[in-house]
Amino acid sequence: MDKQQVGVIGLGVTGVSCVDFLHAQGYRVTVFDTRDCPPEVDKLNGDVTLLLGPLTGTELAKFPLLVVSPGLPLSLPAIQFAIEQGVEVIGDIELFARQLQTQPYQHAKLVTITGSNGKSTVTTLLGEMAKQDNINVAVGGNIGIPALQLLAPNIDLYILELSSFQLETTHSLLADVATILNISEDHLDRYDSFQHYAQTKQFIYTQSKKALYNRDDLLTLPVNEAQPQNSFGFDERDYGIVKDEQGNICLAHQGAPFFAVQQLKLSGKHNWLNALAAFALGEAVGISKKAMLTTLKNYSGLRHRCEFIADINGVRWINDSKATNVGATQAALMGLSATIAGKVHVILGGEGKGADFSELTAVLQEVEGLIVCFGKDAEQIMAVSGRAQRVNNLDEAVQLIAANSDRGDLVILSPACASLDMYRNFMAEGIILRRW
Ligand code: UMA
Ligand code: ADP
Repeated sequence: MDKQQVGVIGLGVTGVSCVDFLHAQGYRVTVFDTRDCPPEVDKLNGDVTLLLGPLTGTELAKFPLLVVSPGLPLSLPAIQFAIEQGVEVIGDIELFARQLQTQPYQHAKLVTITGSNGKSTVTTLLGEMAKQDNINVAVGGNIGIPALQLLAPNIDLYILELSSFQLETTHSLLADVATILNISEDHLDRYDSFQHYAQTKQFIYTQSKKALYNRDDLLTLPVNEAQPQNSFGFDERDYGIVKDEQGNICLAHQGAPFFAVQQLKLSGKHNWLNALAAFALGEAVGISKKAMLTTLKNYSGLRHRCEFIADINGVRWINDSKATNVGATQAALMGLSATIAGKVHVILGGEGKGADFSELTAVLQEVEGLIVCFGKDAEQIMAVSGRAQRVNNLDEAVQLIAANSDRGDLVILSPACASLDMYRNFMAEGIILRRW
Protein backbone atom coordinates (compact mmCIF):
# COMPACT_ATOMS: atom_id res chain seq x y z
CA MET A 1 0.00 0.00 0.00
CA ASP A 2 1.38 3.43 -0.88
CA LYS A 3 2.34 6.04 1.69
CA GLN A 4 -0.55 8.30 0.70
CA GLN A 5 -3.09 5.92 2.26
CA VAL A 6 -4.35 6.59 5.78
CA GLY A 7 -6.87 4.65 7.86
CA VAL A 8 -9.19 6.67 10.09
CA ILE A 9 -10.91 4.66 12.82
CA GLY A 10 -14.19 6.03 14.11
CA LEU A 11 -16.77 8.12 12.29
CA GLY A 12 -17.85 10.56 14.96
CA VAL A 13 -17.04 14.28 14.81
CA THR A 14 -13.32 13.53 15.23
CA GLY A 15 -13.29 11.03 12.39
CA VAL A 16 -14.97 13.48 10.00
CA SER A 17 -12.49 16.25 10.92
CA CYS A 18 -9.59 13.85 10.23
CA VAL A 19 -11.01 12.77 6.88
CA ASP A 20 -11.50 16.39 5.75
CA PHE A 21 -8.01 17.36 6.92
CA LEU A 22 -6.29 14.37 5.31
CA HIS A 23 -8.14 14.91 2.03
CA ALA A 24 -6.99 18.52 1.95
CA GLN A 25 -3.43 17.22 2.42
CA GLY A 26 -3.82 14.91 -0.58
CA TYR A 27 -4.17 11.57 1.25
CA ARG A 28 -6.49 8.76 0.25
CA VAL A 29 -8.60 7.78 3.24
CA THR A 30 -10.29 4.59 4.37
CA VAL A 31 -12.67 4.97 7.31
CA PHE A 32 -13.45 2.16 9.74
CA ASP A 33 -16.25 2.14 12.27
CA THR A 34 -17.44 -0.77 14.36
CA ARG A 35 -21.04 0.44 14.29
CA ASP A 36 -23.58 -0.42 11.57
CA CYS A 37 -24.61 3.19 11.24
CA PRO A 38 -21.99 5.65 12.54
CA PRO A 39 -23.40 9.02 13.63
CA GLU A 40 -21.54 11.22 11.15
CA VAL A 41 -21.86 9.04 8.06
CA ASP A 42 -23.84 11.75 6.22
CA LYS A 43 -21.03 14.27 6.74
CA LEU A 44 -18.42 12.38 4.72
CA ASN A 45 -17.16 14.48 1.83
CA GLY A 46 -15.14 13.35 -1.16
CA ASP A 47 -13.85 9.97 -2.19
CA VAL A 48 -13.69 7.75 0.91
CA THR A 49 -13.74 4.00 1.37
CA LEU A 50 -16.01 3.16 4.32
CA LEU A 51 -15.69 -0.19 6.12
CA LEU A 52 -18.26 -0.90 8.83
CA GLY A 53 -18.33 -3.69 11.39
CA PRO A 54 -15.77 -5.41 13.62
CA LEU A 55 -12.16 -4.21 13.18
CA THR A 56 -9.69 -6.79 11.92
CA GLY A 57 -5.97 -6.60 12.60
CA THR A 58 -4.91 -7.81 9.17
CA GLU A 59 -6.99 -5.12 7.48
CA LEU A 60 -5.66 -2.34 9.75
CA ALA A 61 -2.06 -3.52 9.39
CA LYS A 62 -2.16 -2.69 5.66
CA PHE A 63 -1.95 1.04 6.43
CA PRO A 64 1.27 2.92 7.17
CA LEU A 65 -0.69 5.35 9.39
CA LEU A 66 -3.88 4.95 11.42
CA VAL A 67 -5.69 7.86 13.06
CA VAL A 68 -7.81 6.54 15.93
CA SER A 69 -10.78 8.43 17.41
CA PRO A 70 -10.68 9.08 21.17
CA GLY A 71 -13.71 6.93 21.93
CA LEU A 72 -11.83 3.77 20.93
CA PRO A 73 -9.18 2.32 23.24
CA LEU A 74 -5.79 1.45 21.74
CA SER A 75 -6.02 -1.83 23.64
CA LEU A 76 -8.49 -3.24 21.07
CA PRO A 77 -6.84 -6.43 19.71
CA ALA A 78 -7.05 -5.29 16.08
CA ILE A 79 -5.30 -1.99 16.87
CA GLN A 80 -2.70 -3.78 18.99
CA PHE A 81 -2.02 -6.16 16.10
CA ALA A 82 -1.47 -3.21 13.74
CA ILE A 83 0.92 -1.57 16.24
CA GLU A 84 2.90 -4.81 16.52
CA GLN A 85 3.19 -4.89 12.73
CA GLY A 86 4.85 -1.45 12.83
CA VAL A 87 1.85 0.72 11.88
CA GLU A 88 2.07 4.26 13.26
CA VAL A 89 -1.04 4.94 15.38
CA ILE A 90 -1.94 8.53 16.33
CA GLY A 91 -5.00 10.66 17.08
CA ASP A 92 -6.48 13.87 15.72
CA ILE A 93 -4.60 16.04 18.24
CA GLU A 94 -1.30 14.65 16.95
CA LEU A 95 -2.28 15.65 13.40
CA PHE A 96 -3.14 19.10 14.76
CA ALA A 97 0.18 19.36 16.64
CA ARG A 98 2.22 18.54 13.55
CA GLN A 99 0.30 20.98 11.38
CA LEU A 100 0.63 23.78 13.93
CA GLN A 101 4.40 23.60 13.55
CA THR A 102 4.15 24.47 9.84
CA GLN A 103 3.42 27.71 7.97
CA PRO A 104 1.07 29.63 8.14
CA TYR A 105 0.11 28.41 11.64
CA GLN A 106 3.48 28.44 13.40
CA HIS A 107 3.15 31.93 14.90
CA ALA A 108 0.16 31.00 17.07
CA LYS A 109 0.31 30.38 20.79
CA LEU A 110 -1.19 27.25 22.31
CA VAL A 111 -2.73 26.53 25.72
CA THR A 112 -3.69 22.95 26.63
CA ILE A 113 -6.03 22.06 29.49
CA THR A 114 -6.83 18.71 31.04
CA GLY A 115 -8.08 17.40 34.40
CA SER A 116 -10.88 15.25 35.68
CA ASN A 117 -13.14 18.24 36.33
CA GLY A 118 -13.39 21.91 35.45
CA LYS A 119 -11.84 21.57 31.98
CA SER A 120 -14.74 23.05 30.03
CA THR A 121 -15.25 25.86 32.53
CA VAL A 122 -11.58 26.91 32.44
CA THR A 123 -11.29 26.44 28.67
CA THR A 124 -14.34 28.63 27.99
CA LEU A 125 -13.42 31.23 30.59
CA LEU A 126 -9.93 31.59 29.11
CA GLY A 127 -11.42 31.82 25.62
CA GLU A 128 -13.71 34.64 26.79
CA MET A 129 -10.73 36.45 28.36
CA ALA A 130 -8.86 36.28 25.05
CA LYS A 131 -11.89 37.55 23.11
CA GLN A 132 -12.30 40.40 25.58
CA ASP A 133 -8.67 41.30 24.77
CA ASN A 134 -9.46 41.27 21.00
CA ILE A 135 -7.19 38.29 20.38
CA ASN A 136 -8.02 36.02 17.43
CA VAL A 137 -8.65 32.92 19.48
CA ALA A 138 -9.92 29.43 18.62
CA VAL A 139 -11.32 27.17 21.35
CA GLY A 140 -11.98 23.46 20.94
CA GLY A 141 -10.85 19.88 21.46
CA ASN A 142 -12.70 17.64 23.90
CA ILE A 143 -15.07 20.49 24.69
CA GLY A 144 -16.71 20.01 21.29
CA ILE A 145 -15.19 21.37 18.08
CA PRO A 146 -12.47 18.96 16.90
CA ALA A 147 -9.03 20.61 16.99
CA LEU A 148 -8.35 20.18 13.26
CA GLN A 149 -11.43 22.25 12.44
CA LEU A 150 -9.96 25.20 14.34
CA LEU A 151 -6.84 25.55 12.17
CA ALA A 152 -6.81 28.89 10.31
CA PRO A 153 -3.96 31.21 9.32
CA ASN A 154 -5.40 34.23 11.19
CA ILE A 155 -5.65 32.50 14.59
CA ASP A 156 -3.14 33.82 17.11
CA LEU A 157 -4.13 31.68 20.09
CA TYR A 158 -5.47 28.13 20.30
CA ILE A 159 -7.02 26.87 23.53
CA LEU A 160 -7.51 23.12 23.59
CA GLU A 161 -9.36 21.07 26.17
CA LEU A 162 -7.79 17.61 26.05
CA SER A 163 -9.13 14.36 27.46
CA SER A 164 -6.92 11.54 28.66
CA PHE A 165 -8.19 9.59 25.64
CA GLN A 166 -6.79 12.24 23.31
CA LEU A 167 -3.52 12.47 25.23
CA GLU A 168 -2.93 8.72 24.74
CA THR A 169 -2.35 9.26 21.02
CA THR A 170 -0.52 12.61 21.09
CA HIS A 171 3.21 13.29 21.49
CA SER A 172 4.18 16.35 19.39
CA LEU A 173 2.33 19.27 20.96
CA LEU A 174 4.48 22.29 21.78
CA ALA A 175 2.15 24.21 24.05
CA ASP A 176 3.20 27.51 25.65
CA VAL A 177 1.50 26.43 28.84
CA ALA A 178 -0.38 23.30 29.90
CA THR A 179 -2.41 22.52 32.99
CA ILE A 180 -3.79 19.50 34.82
CA LEU A 181 -6.55 21.05 36.91
CA ASN A 182 -7.13 18.06 39.21
CA ILE A 183 -7.18 14.29 39.07
CA SER A 184 -9.88 12.12 40.59
CA GLU A 185 -11.34 8.80 39.55
CA ASP A 186 -12.99 8.73 36.15
CA HIS A 187 -13.10 6.45 33.11
CA LEU A 188 -12.03 3.40 35.09
CA ASP A 189 -13.98 1.33 32.61
CA ARG A 190 -11.26 2.27 30.09
CA TYR A 191 -8.07 2.25 32.21
CA ASP A 192 -6.74 -0.78 34.07
CA SER A 193 -5.95 1.36 37.14
CA PHE A 194 -6.26 4.87 38.55
CA GLN A 195 -2.45 5.21 38.26
CA HIS A 196 -2.63 4.50 34.55
CA TYR A 197 -5.32 7.18 34.12
CA ALA A 198 -3.26 9.70 36.15
CA GLN A 199 -0.08 8.93 34.19
CA THR A 200 -1.88 9.56 30.91
CA LYS A 201 -2.77 13.07 32.09
CA GLN A 202 0.96 13.79 32.63
CA PHE A 203 1.56 13.56 28.85
CA ILE A 204 0.19 17.10 28.65
CA TYR A 205 3.21 18.53 30.53
CA THR A 206 5.85 16.70 28.51
CA GLN A 207 4.48 18.54 25.45
CA SER A 208 4.55 22.03 26.95
CA LYS A 209 7.11 24.74 27.70
CA LYS A 210 5.47 25.51 31.03
CA ALA A 211 3.29 23.59 33.50
CA LEU A 212 0.50 25.00 35.68
CA TYR A 213 -0.50 22.61 38.47
CA ASN A 214 -2.91 22.47 41.42
CA ARG A 215 -1.05 22.68 44.77
CA ASP A 216 -4.01 21.04 46.52
CA ASP A 217 -3.83 17.96 44.30
CA LEU A 218 -0.37 16.40 44.32
CA LEU A 219 -1.19 14.14 41.38
CA THR A 220 -1.19 17.22 39.15
CA LEU A 221 2.46 18.10 39.89
CA PRO A 222 4.72 17.79 36.85
CA VAL A 223 7.01 14.79 37.16
CA ASN A 224 9.87 16.85 35.69
CA GLU A 225 10.70 19.24 38.55
CA ALA A 226 13.02 21.27 36.29
CA GLN A 227 10.16 22.28 33.98
CA PRO A 228 9.21 25.99 34.32
CA GLN A 229 6.04 25.97 36.39
CA ASN A 230 3.39 27.88 38.28
CA SER A 231 0.74 26.63 40.65
CA PHE A 232 -2.69 27.55 41.98
CA GLY A 233 -4.45 26.57 45.20
CA PHE A 234 -6.43 27.70 48.23
CA ASP A 235 -3.42 29.07 50.18
CA GLU A 236 -1.64 32.38 49.58
CA ARG A 237 1.28 31.11 47.47
CA ASP A 238 1.75 31.87 43.73
CA TYR A 239 -1.81 32.01 42.28
CA GLY A 240 -3.84 31.68 45.48
CA ILE A 241 -6.47 32.99 47.87
CA VAL A 242 -5.95 35.77 50.46
CA LYS A 243 -8.08 38.23 52.42
CA ASP A 244 -7.71 41.91 51.49
CA GLU A 245 -7.54 44.75 54.04
CA GLN A 246 -11.36 44.90 54.21
CA GLY A 247 -11.53 41.18 54.97
CA ASN A 248 -12.86 40.19 51.52
CA ILE A 249 -11.74 36.80 50.21
CA CYS A 250 -9.77 37.48 47.03
CA LEU A 251 -8.00 35.77 44.17
CA ALA A 252 -4.34 36.74 44.51
CA HIS A 253 -0.98 36.48 42.80
CA GLN A 254 2.07 36.12 45.04
CA GLY A 255 0.05 37.33 48.00
CA ALA A 256 -1.34 40.44 46.25
CA PRO A 257 -5.16 40.38 45.98
CA PHE A 258 -6.51 41.22 42.52
CA PHE A 259 -10.20 40.16 42.54
CA ALA A 260 -12.78 39.67 45.32
CA VAL A 261 -14.50 36.29 44.91
CA GLN A 262 -17.89 37.78 45.82
CA GLN A 263 -17.74 39.52 42.41
CA LEU A 264 -17.66 36.16 40.62
CA LYS A 265 -20.91 35.09 38.98
CA LEU A 266 -19.68 31.48 39.12
CA SER A 267 -20.86 29.71 42.26
CA GLY A 268 -19.00 27.28 44.50
CA LYS A 269 -15.47 27.33 45.91
CA HIS A 270 -14.21 24.99 43.19
CA ASN A 271 -14.83 27.86 40.78
CA TRP A 272 -12.33 30.03 42.69
CA LEU A 273 -9.72 27.53 41.56
CA ASN A 274 -11.09 27.52 38.01
CA ALA A 275 -10.87 31.33 37.95
CA LEU A 276 -7.30 31.26 39.29
CA ALA A 277 -6.27 28.65 36.73
CA ALA A 278 -7.73 30.63 33.82
CA PHE A 279 -6.06 33.82 35.06
CA ALA A 280 -2.67 32.09 35.42
CA LEU A 281 -2.92 30.54 31.95
CA GLY A 282 -3.95 33.91 30.52
CA GLU A 283 -0.94 35.64 32.08
CA ALA A 284 1.34 32.94 30.64
CA VAL A 285 0.21 33.77 27.10
CA GLY A 286 0.03 37.54 27.53
CA ILE A 287 -3.72 38.24 27.80
CA SER A 288 -4.12 41.67 29.41
CA LYS A 289 -5.01 41.77 33.09
CA LYS A 290 -7.73 44.34 32.42
CA ALA A 291 -9.49 42.03 29.94
CA MET A 292 -9.21 39.08 32.31
CA LEU A 293 -10.69 40.97 35.25
CA THR A 294 -13.60 42.22 33.14
CA THR A 295 -14.29 38.64 32.03
CA LEU A 296 -14.13 37.28 35.58
CA LYS A 297 -16.82 39.79 36.55
CA ASN A 298 -19.14 38.91 33.66
CA TYR A 299 -18.70 35.20 33.07
CA SER A 300 -21.65 33.26 34.45
CA GLY A 301 -20.53 29.74 33.50
CA LEU A 302 -21.68 27.01 31.20
CA ARG A 303 -25.06 25.35 31.34
CA HIS A 304 -25.37 22.11 33.33
CA ARG A 305 -22.42 23.00 35.64
CA CYS A 306 -23.73 24.07 39.05
CA GLU A 307 -26.26 26.06 37.02
CA PHE A 308 -28.98 27.91 38.92
CA ILE A 309 -32.32 26.92 37.41
CA ALA A 310 -35.08 28.25 39.59
CA ASP A 311 -36.14 29.48 42.99
CA ILE A 312 -39.47 27.81 43.80
CA ASN A 313 -41.05 28.92 47.10
CA GLY A 314 -37.64 29.79 48.48
CA VAL A 315 -36.03 26.47 47.43
CA ARG A 316 -33.09 26.91 45.03
CA TRP A 317 -32.77 24.23 42.30
CA ILE A 318 -29.33 23.64 40.77
CA ASN A 319 -28.53 21.59 37.68
CA ASP A 320 -25.06 20.03 37.87
CA SER A 321 -25.73 17.18 35.43
CA LYS A 322 -22.17 17.57 34.03
CA ALA A 323 -20.88 16.20 37.34
CA THR A 324 -20.34 12.77 35.82
CA ASN A 325 -17.76 11.49 38.30
CA VAL A 326 -17.29 11.30 42.05
CA GLY A 327 -14.76 14.18 42.27
CA ALA A 328 -17.12 16.60 40.53
CA THR A 329 -20.02 15.80 42.87
CA GLN A 330 -17.75 16.11 45.91
CA ALA A 331 -16.56 19.54 44.76
CA ALA A 332 -20.08 20.74 43.98
CA LEU A 333 -21.53 19.62 47.33
CA MET A 334 -18.64 21.06 49.32
CA GLY A 335 -18.52 24.27 47.30
CA LEU A 336 -22.23 25.04 47.44
CA SER A 337 -23.30 23.82 50.87
CA ALA A 338 -21.22 26.56 52.53
CA THR A 339 -23.39 29.16 50.80
CA ILE A 340 -26.92 28.27 52.01
CA ALA A 341 -29.04 28.68 55.12
CA GLY A 342 -31.22 25.56 54.86
CA LYS A 343 -30.65 21.90 54.00
CA VAL A 344 -29.05 20.47 50.87
CA HIS A 345 -30.93 17.72 48.97
CA VAL A 346 -29.04 15.80 46.32
CA ILE A 347 -30.02 13.62 43.36
CA LEU A 348 -27.41 11.13 42.11
CA GLY A 349 -27.06 8.05 39.96
CA GLY A 350 -26.60 6.66 36.47
CA GLU A 351 -23.70 4.74 34.94
CA GLY A 352 -20.75 4.77 37.35
CA LYS A 353 -18.03 3.84 34.82
CA GLY A 354 -16.36 1.49 37.33
CA ALA A 355 -15.87 4.21 39.98
CA ASP A 356 -15.34 3.59 43.70
CA PHE A 357 -18.23 5.48 45.31
CA SER A 358 -16.85 5.14 48.86
CA GLU A 359 -15.12 8.50 48.25
CA LEU A 360 -18.60 10.04 48.50
CA THR A 361 -19.34 8.74 52.00
CA ALA A 362 -17.86 11.72 53.87
CA VAL A 363 -19.49 14.41 51.78
CA LEU A 364 -22.88 12.64 51.81
CA GLN A 365 -22.72 12.46 55.60
CA GLU A 366 -22.78 16.28 55.60
CA VAL A 367 -25.98 16.33 53.53
CA GLU A 368 -28.86 17.07 55.88
CA GLY A 369 -31.66 16.78 53.33
CA LEU A 370 -32.74 13.89 51.13
CA ILE A 371 -30.26 11.79 49.17
CA VAL A 372 -32.13 10.33 46.21
CA CYS A 373 -30.64 7.83 43.75
CA PHE A 374 -31.76 6.34 40.46
CA GLY A 375 -30.27 4.57 37.45
CA LYS A 376 -28.02 1.60 36.79
CA ASP A 377 -25.58 2.04 39.67
CA ALA A 378 -28.00 3.52 42.24
CA GLU A 379 -27.52 0.58 44.62
CA GLN A 380 -23.75 1.19 44.77
CA ILE A 381 -24.32 4.79 45.84
CA MET A 382 -26.96 3.75 48.37
CA ALA A 383 -24.46 1.31 49.85
CA VAL A 384 -21.96 4.09 50.61
CA SER A 385 -24.51 6.57 51.94
CA GLY A 386 -26.53 4.41 54.31
CA ARG A 387 -29.68 6.55 54.15
CA ALA A 388 -30.21 7.23 50.45
CA GLN A 389 -33.59 6.50 48.90
CA ARG A 390 -34.05 4.84 45.52
CA VAL A 391 -36.49 6.05 42.88
CA ASN A 392 -37.04 4.92 39.30
CA ASN A 393 -36.13 8.10 37.46
CA LEU A 394 -35.37 11.80 37.69
CA ASP A 395 -39.05 12.79 37.61
CA GLU A 396 -39.73 10.74 40.73
CA ALA A 397 -36.66 12.19 42.41
CA VAL A 398 -37.87 15.74 41.76
CA GLN A 399 -41.38 14.97 43.03
CA LEU A 400 -40.05 13.38 46.21
CA ILE A 401 -37.79 16.32 47.02
CA ALA A 402 -40.33 18.96 46.04
CA ALA A 403 -42.73 17.47 48.59
CA ASN A 404 -40.10 17.38 51.34
CA SER A 405 -38.12 20.63 51.05
CA ASP A 406 -38.47 23.94 52.86
CA ARG A 407 -37.70 27.60 52.20
CA GLY A 408 -33.92 28.17 52.34
CA ASP A 409 -33.10 24.65 51.08
CA LEU A 410 -31.05 23.87 47.99
CA VAL A 411 -31.65 20.94 45.63
CA ILE A 412 -28.85 19.81 43.36
CA LEU A 413 -28.77 17.22 40.60
CA SER A 414 -25.11 16.19 40.67
CA PRO A 415 -25.12 12.55 39.51
CA ALA A 416 -21.47 11.45 40.07
CA CYS A 417 -22.21 9.17 37.11
CA ALA A 418 -22.63 9.33 33.36
CA SER A 419 -26.25 9.54 32.26
CA LEU A 420 -25.93 7.19 29.28
CA ASP A 421 -27.89 4.34 30.91
CA MET A 422 -31.10 6.42 30.73
CA TYR A 423 -30.47 9.61 28.73
CA ARG A 424 -28.74 10.56 25.48
CA ASN A 425 -26.17 12.61 27.42
CA PHE A 426 -25.73 14.84 30.49
CA MET A 427 -27.47 17.74 28.72
CA ALA A 428 -30.62 15.71 28.06
CA GLU A 429 -30.67 14.79 31.75
CA GLY A 430 -30.23 18.44 32.79
CA ILE A 431 -33.00 19.55 30.45
CA ILE A 432 -35.46 17.19 32.17
CA LEU A 433 -34.69 18.92 35.45
CA ARG A 434 -35.18 22.33 33.83
CA ARG A 435 -38.69 21.42 32.62
CA TRP A 436 -39.92 21.08 36.15
N1 UMA B 1 -17.42 4.23 18.82
C1 UMA B 1 -17.71 2.95 18.46
N2 UMA B 1 -17.11 2.44 17.33
C2 UMA B 1 -16.27 3.17 16.57
C3 UMA B 1 -16.00 4.49 16.95
C4 UMA B 1 -16.60 5.00 18.08
O1 UMA B 1 -18.46 2.25 19.11
O2 UMA B 1 -15.77 2.62 15.56
C5 UMA B 1 -18.05 4.79 20.04
C6 UMA B 1 -17.04 5.12 21.14
O3 UMA B 1 -16.78 4.01 21.96
C7 UMA B 1 -17.74 6.24 21.87
C8 UMA B 1 -18.55 6.93 20.79
O4 UMA B 1 -18.61 6.03 19.69
O5 UMA B 1 -18.64 5.72 22.84
C9 UMA B 1 -17.95 8.26 20.32
O6 UMA B 1 -16.57 8.05 20.04
P1 UMA B 1 -15.77 8.98 19.01
O7 UMA B 1 -14.33 8.78 19.25
O8 UMA B 1 -16.28 8.78 17.62
O9 UMA B 1 -16.21 10.41 19.52
P2 UMA B 1 -16.38 11.78 18.71
O10 UMA B 1 -17.77 11.91 18.24
O11 UMA B 1 -15.32 11.92 17.71
O12 UMA B 1 -16.16 12.81 19.92
C10 UMA B 1 -14.87 12.93 20.48
C11 UMA B 1 -14.98 12.97 21.99
N3 UMA B 1 -15.65 11.74 22.45
C12 UMA B 1 -15.00 10.84 23.24
O13 UMA B 1 -13.87 10.99 23.60
C13 UMA B 1 -15.79 9.63 23.64
C14 UMA B 1 -15.79 14.18 22.40
O14 UMA B 1 -15.76 14.28 23.81
C15 UMA B 1 -15.15 15.44 21.84
O15 UMA B 1 -15.99 16.55 22.11
C16 UMA B 1 -14.98 15.30 20.33
O16 UMA B 1 -14.25 14.10 20.02
C17 UMA B 1 -14.20 16.48 19.73
O17 UMA B 1 -12.87 16.49 20.14
C18 UMA B 1 -16.96 13.87 24.49
C19 UMA B 1 -16.62 13.08 25.73
O18 UMA B 1 -17.50 12.48 26.30
C20 UMA B 1 -17.79 15.09 24.90
N4 UMA B 1 -15.36 13.06 26.19
C21 UMA B 1 -14.96 12.35 27.39
C22 UMA B 1 -15.18 13.22 28.63
O19 UMA B 1 -15.25 14.45 28.51
O20 UMA B 1 -15.25 12.63 29.74
C23 UMA B 1 -13.49 11.99 27.30
P1 ADP C 1 -15.12 18.94 32.59
O1 ADP C 1 -15.10 19.61 31.26
O2 ADP C 1 -13.75 18.57 33.09
O3 ADP C 1 -16.11 17.82 32.71
P2 ADP C 1 -16.76 21.14 33.63
O4 ADP C 1 -16.18 22.49 33.65
O5 ADP C 1 -17.74 20.82 32.56
O6 ADP C 1 -15.57 20.06 33.65
O7 ADP C 1 -17.44 20.85 35.04
C1 ADP C 1 -18.05 19.57 35.26
C2 ADP C 1 -18.43 19.42 36.73
O8 ADP C 1 -17.24 19.28 37.52
C3 ADP C 1 -19.15 20.63 37.29
O9 ADP C 1 -20.51 20.46 37.07
C4 ADP C 1 -18.75 20.61 38.76
O10 ADP C 1 -19.60 19.74 39.48
C5 ADP C 1 -17.36 19.97 38.76
N1 ADP C 1 -16.23 20.91 38.79
C6 ADP C 1 -16.02 22.02 38.07
N2 ADP C 1 -14.84 22.57 38.36
C7 ADP C 1 -14.25 21.78 39.28
C8 ADP C 1 -13.01 21.81 39.97
N3 ADP C 1 -12.11 22.77 39.76
N4 ADP C 1 -12.74 20.81 40.85
C9 ADP C 1 -13.63 19.80 41.04
N5 ADP C 1 -14.82 19.73 40.45
C10 ADP C 1 -15.14 20.70 39.57
